[in-house]
Amino acid sequence: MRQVTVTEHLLLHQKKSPMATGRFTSLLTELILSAKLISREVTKAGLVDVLGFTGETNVQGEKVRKLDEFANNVLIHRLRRSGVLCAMASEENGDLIQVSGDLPQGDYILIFDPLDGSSNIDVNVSIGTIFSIYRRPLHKGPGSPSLAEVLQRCDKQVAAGYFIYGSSTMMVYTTGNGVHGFTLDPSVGEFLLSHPDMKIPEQGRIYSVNESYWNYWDPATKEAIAYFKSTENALGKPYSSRYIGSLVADFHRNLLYGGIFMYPAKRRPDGTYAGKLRLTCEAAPMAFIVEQAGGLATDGVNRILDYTPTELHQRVPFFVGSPNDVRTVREIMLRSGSDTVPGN
Ligand code: FDP
Repeated sequence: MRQVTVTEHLLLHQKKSPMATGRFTSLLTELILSAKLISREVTKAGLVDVLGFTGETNVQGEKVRKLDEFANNVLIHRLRRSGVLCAMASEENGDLIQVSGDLPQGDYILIFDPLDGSSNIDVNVSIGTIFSIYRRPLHKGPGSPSLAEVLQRCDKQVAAGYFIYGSSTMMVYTTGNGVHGFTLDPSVGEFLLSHPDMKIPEQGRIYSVNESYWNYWDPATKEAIAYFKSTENALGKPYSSRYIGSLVADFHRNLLYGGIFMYPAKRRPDGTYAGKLRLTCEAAPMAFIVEQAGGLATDGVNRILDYTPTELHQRVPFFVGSPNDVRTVREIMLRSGSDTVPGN
């Protein structure tokens, strides 16, 4: 069988995808090279002194591990010089990362989570890099884009994807024409098409949630989770429970096997509810991918791609996966009047 690389695949599909210009190909090429460098570092993490904490705390108040920092630096360093971006935002940086000064600028905006699932880094469990790409809105004048130009409605994404560093390294991405998966062949150093036109099963068999938060959920959320464990659900028997604790890995498994990943809002000490996952660098890109694969993504009720972020590190409740399962959660949330969902 003829092997197709990501770049060949992009070029072959350029005609179908108006935004897949040569500049966009350069952007993906830089992302791919960065991911290969991160993948190499992840696989030798047990061998060299890259494990453990750096001693720093990031903008989310979490301790920064050395591999997170490495991944973040690689992406910023390579992409900043790509000549096709005007701004970047990383989960690890509080503010926008401007591409200014003497570096060439383009009109793409890249938002990324350099190493998602960081609590799994030291224990050899799959982790990933998530990316989301927008175009700078037209006629906004010269210079670096403002935060308002970056915080676009999530359905304005022109591409999104992730790299998963697992038993093999894979890239899964969409430009709005289906979802395609490529596996890194280490012997040639190329991502080769292995999963063309991925589709998530209509009906899932797996539910993924950190159930230890049960006491922090509101009654509607508890009812939704109980549905998946009951014998009176769409399957007539309990779903299987699988939770890795790495969004990319949990999402990827459910995309292939069918299922729902949930990170509901938790009650905070002040009595209000909030999600954990970040809208711009986690929920929005996964929502774009899953919809392109025939699935759904909501905050329990509202479509994630209808959100317009109000801040860079905004968090949302997140329900993503097989359409039947996400729809069922929505019905339960609406019927039971969940007060964890914004605007519900
Ligand atoms: P992590 O904190 O290990 O980086 O958003 C980050 C994330 O992992 C997701 O990858 C994962 O799905 C989730 O948080 C896990 O959170 P819990 O430990 O609260 O379940």
